[in-house]
Amino acid sequence: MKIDILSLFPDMFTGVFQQSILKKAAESGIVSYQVTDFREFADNKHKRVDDYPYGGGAGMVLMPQPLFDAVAAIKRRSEGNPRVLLMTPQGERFTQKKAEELAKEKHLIIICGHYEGFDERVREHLATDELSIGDYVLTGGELAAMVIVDSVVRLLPGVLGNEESPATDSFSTGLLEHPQYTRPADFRGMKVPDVLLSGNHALIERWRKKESLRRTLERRPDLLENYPLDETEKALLEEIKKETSI
Ligand code: 6GU
Repeated sequence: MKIDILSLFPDMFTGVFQQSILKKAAESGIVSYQVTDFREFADNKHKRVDDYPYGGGAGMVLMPQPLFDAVAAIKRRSEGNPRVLLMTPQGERFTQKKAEELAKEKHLIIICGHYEGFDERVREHLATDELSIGDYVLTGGELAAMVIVDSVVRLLPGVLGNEESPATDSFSTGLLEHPQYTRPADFRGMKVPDVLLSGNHALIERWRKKESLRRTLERRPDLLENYPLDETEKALLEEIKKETSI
């Protein structure tokens, strides 16, 4: 996958792409990142990228020209038809499902804005998707773009080892993950549940599924509303509800 990022603050990305799994993914050729300062594309002498809003009011608006020309330049060197993601708090809420959808693409262009926002023609005629990472306001789209890149790249085949398979992640399964423990079995009096030390794999699986359901019920009951419970899961959930009503 190729990922192009358009930002007025390209240096923000260097640390993130040069560490850990995002770095390894690039080194192994699974992904390549290119961050472009779209100010370079401004066709005015002073390299201005923003201007006052028509009709007046506070704040500045990003002009369409630098962004349209930057995206056109990237598309000219693209082999496919890249998705153009606009980072905006007004966008569709980014979810694991969206990450899975984007992970199928060959080429993504991610536009990060600043100031009061984008000229509406960027939204209407340049972006294919408008994305927000949650209901809070950031100073710019860069941090949101990093979140999206991280969640998409880790889904690309070969990026994670088998041990850390994304298939069992919270949200991929539709439930939150069960609690995890490692050695020691007794840490300063805080003990690992006996069942995990029992060696009985059927019992362990049952415990994990139950705790996964319990966590989801306690912390994210909204996720359970859309989760297709099988008969075993229904029975476990009944057990949990009986336990908690005592
Ligand atoms: Cl994508 N951009 C900004 N500026 N703020 C946000 C956001 C994006 N997602 C959540 N808050």
